[in-house]
Amino acid sequence: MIRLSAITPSGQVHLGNYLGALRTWAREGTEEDVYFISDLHAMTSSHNPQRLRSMTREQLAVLIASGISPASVCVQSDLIRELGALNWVLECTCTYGEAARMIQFKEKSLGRDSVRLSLLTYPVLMAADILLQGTAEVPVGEDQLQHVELARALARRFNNAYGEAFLVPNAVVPKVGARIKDLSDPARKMDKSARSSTGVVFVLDEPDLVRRKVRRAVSSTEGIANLTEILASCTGEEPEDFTGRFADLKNAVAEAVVDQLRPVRERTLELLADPAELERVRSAGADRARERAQHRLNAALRLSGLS
Ligand code: AQP
Repeated sequence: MIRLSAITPSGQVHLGNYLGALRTWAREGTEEDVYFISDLHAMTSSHNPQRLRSMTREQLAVLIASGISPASVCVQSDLIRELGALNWVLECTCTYGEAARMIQFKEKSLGRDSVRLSLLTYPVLMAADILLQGTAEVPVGEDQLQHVELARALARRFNNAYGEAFLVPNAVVPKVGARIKDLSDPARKMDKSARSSTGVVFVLDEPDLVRRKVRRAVSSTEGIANLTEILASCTGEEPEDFTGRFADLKNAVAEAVVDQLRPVRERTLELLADPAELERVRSAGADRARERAQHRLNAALRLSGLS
């Protein structure tokens, strides 16, 4: 059974991505699963090509350094030809109304004079990501459920109209995992593209920088709850009672985070210093994903009257 998840290279990987997603992918994922860097989705709003390339490479290294099976990791754009082809077939299966109803599109385009057309159509590309690989389960947060529903609707509609090409995927909402908040503004989640990085701990931050960021964390009730959650998530234990000992709590959190990230950071830096190895892993992952996609893509093209 194939499960598929992604991370968007819109910025550096942070502690929230690691504790909330990457660590679980490493612990629970199998070689069959697909964990990919969604660089095509990162282009749906204004982007810098050089930064996109370097963030994609960095995220690939972090995923592998996190212990996710290299066989299950790939970069979305390495399959751009296959995805582009299926995307067109699926756009011809989707209605404008369905795409325009997506809540994320409404939210992200709200109040903006101009948005990229791809912001409207990227849920169809997401459906192509899912269907091309024969995905059975897509673990998603509530905010992405509507997109998986669209993928299900398109798979069913295509199968009914032209013949069975796709497995209809299921969305699974994982048990509420760690939702890590910004250290300086705990009303917001920790975010790759936060305006200020003072409250965001990046996986590649040096240990002293991590300690400084944790020490500067706000001490509101939400701030303390967030630190306690981070501590519990890093140590896997119920945290001791730090009531009235805010400085001790911060020290414990800082050291737990540094310990948690140290091996990932070190392995990532080694991988980034070895471009040939990183390239080898990347191209093996792409070959594997492409191979798995080919017969499904061929069937979809043939059944819809192409090729
Ligand atoms: N703060 C968080 N706590 C726990 N999990 C988190 N994730 C993201 N932020 C937190 C999980 O990380 C995976 C990859 O995230 P994504 O690339 O899909 O982007 P996102 O959810 O939009 O995360 P960001 O970091 O906030 O990025 P931008 O700035 O691009 O919006 C997902 O499994 C996500 O749940």
